[in-house]
Amino acid sequence: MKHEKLTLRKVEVRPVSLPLTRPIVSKVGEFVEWPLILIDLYTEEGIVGHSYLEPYIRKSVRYLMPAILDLAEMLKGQPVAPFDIYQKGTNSLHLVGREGMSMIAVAGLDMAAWDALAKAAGMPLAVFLGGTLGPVPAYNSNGLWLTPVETLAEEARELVDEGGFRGLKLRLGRDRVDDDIAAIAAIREAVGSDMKLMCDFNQGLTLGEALHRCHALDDQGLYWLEEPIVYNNRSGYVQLTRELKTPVQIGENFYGPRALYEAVVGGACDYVMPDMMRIGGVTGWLRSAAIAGAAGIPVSTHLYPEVSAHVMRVTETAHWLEWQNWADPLLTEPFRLENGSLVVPDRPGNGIEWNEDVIKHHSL
Ligand code: SMN
Ligand code: MG
Repeated sequence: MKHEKLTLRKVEVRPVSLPLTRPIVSKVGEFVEWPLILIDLYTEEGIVGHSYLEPYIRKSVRYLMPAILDLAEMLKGQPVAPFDIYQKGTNSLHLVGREGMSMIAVAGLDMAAWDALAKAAGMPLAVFLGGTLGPVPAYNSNGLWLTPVETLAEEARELVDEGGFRGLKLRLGRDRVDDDIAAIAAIREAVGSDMKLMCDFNQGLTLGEALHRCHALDDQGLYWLEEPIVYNNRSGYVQLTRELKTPVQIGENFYGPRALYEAVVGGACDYVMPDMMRIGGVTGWLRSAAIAGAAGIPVSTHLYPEVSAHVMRVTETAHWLEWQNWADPLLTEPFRLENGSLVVPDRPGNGIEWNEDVIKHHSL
């Protein structure tokens, strides 16, 4: 091996924001732009690890960047060892507590550290982790927001054609249940009954509303019902999971593996879909995937398709990758789709390399 050991030299963070082709209209908010924090982890040996974080809104960028840099300062001169970085980061008083922004900062550095290590070994991350290259089944999550029902059929057809997809995510939780049912019918009519329809409420309902709404939709053949209620209402999720025939999906708001563990052992869901930024990067993912695998719970991803694709290749109960290509313009080589699957590229690291011209144009 070329480098037995890498040492952290410095970390740089750059804020950018890209316009969204299809603006987000959801119960968590309406967004026309997508801010990202680009992270470059420099090593004494010359290898640079890349990652990005997606904090949803511009203002969060201002709070997160100093947290990442403070943590990096503490780790300067130390080995690029993600498990140690994760441990030191989550234990550090440089960050307050272990969830929220603290975990997000750790996750950003963790993903960049794993990229640097895999690059040093000359292997794609999936291979460095002990897996193989190959396709990862994906569904298209780029659209079907809470937009007028009349627009959904055409959009659904476009979304399928973006990559030969066999699954689409739509957002539910309109004021009237009949409008949710009309949205489902319009999409089914457009893309056929074999298409899997993943449905996301983005925590928009109270438990009472969710009981009513999800029971009303339980015979619609939906593939999963995602986050009907606020993410941390554990007992509410236990009740919904027990009562509904349609699988209940949660996980994008798990902060660290313990949150996944508690949801899984508590029976608060049928499926899980951790988010790289909140679960604690690759390290948090590996620990979580082991728990879900042992419990026999299918694991899907949330955002971050590039790094997520690598870890899905070593996830025992890998289920679906959420495909959103919102970071594509920033990459020199966006990941390819083939028959509805994302293809893990055969190049060292996580496959993220920056297109500096685009970054310059969209820097915040
Ligand atoms: C989501 C992701 C990003 C922005 C808004 C909503 C959603 C999902 O929760 O699961 O894709
Ligand atoms: Mg969601």
